[in-house]
Amino acid sequence: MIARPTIRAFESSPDRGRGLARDFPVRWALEEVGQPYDVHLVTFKEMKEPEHRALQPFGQIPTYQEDDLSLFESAAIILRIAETHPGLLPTDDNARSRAIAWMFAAKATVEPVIVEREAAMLLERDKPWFDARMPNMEDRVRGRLTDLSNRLGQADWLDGDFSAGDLMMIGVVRRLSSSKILDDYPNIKAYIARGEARPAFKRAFAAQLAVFTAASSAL
Ligand code: GTB
Repeated sequence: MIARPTIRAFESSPDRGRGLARDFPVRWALEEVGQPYDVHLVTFKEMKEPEHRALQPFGQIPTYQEDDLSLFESAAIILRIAETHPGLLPTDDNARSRAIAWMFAAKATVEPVIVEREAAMLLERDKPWFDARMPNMEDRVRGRLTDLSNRLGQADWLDGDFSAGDLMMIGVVRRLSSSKILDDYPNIKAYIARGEARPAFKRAFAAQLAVFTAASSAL
């Protein structure tokens, strides 16, 4: 156990409590390893002020503070949590490196195509190029999902036991849960469901939902 960390998260998340903002996988990792933590909520305005930018240069959430260590980037934070507690990375050196490779794959290979499609749907729907661009973006998402699905096969997790690699990959692919794309990838749907059934996921989900509910009822 390390000094009780503090994370920063949205005071009122635009995801409306669906656990899609990037503080969520950090909360999930903390719950998986049984590390209690505090949450400092920030408004959009506060996120752009110098005090917050000193912790997160890009004016975003999440941040992580533990004693005199201050971190940003959700993947770096999850790696820190996984490296300082048992449970999220294998003890075998090679298996540990492979789990870290899956963390990178989630963020660098799978997440970008999903975020690109989401951003277009959110910001470009009324643009003249939207209808022409969308099939390409969908194809890129499907390409990654097909490869992920082929690798996962009928296994429970990507490489042996559940690891920080699975936590991050599930955190990324569940962003597609509200679209029909996942219907074509039943093993990925089942993989997400296995992640969401974990008690630590449920605790993290309830915690972020409580923040959103409190912010909504204060309006
Ligand atoms: N690479 C960074 C990390 O992984 O930590 C990215 C952090 C990031 O994108 N943070 C977002 C943020 O602070 C919140 S999570 N944005 C404010 C800004 O950039 O000004 C992204 C997010 C937002 C909303 C939804 N949603 O509504 O569903 C989902 C995800």
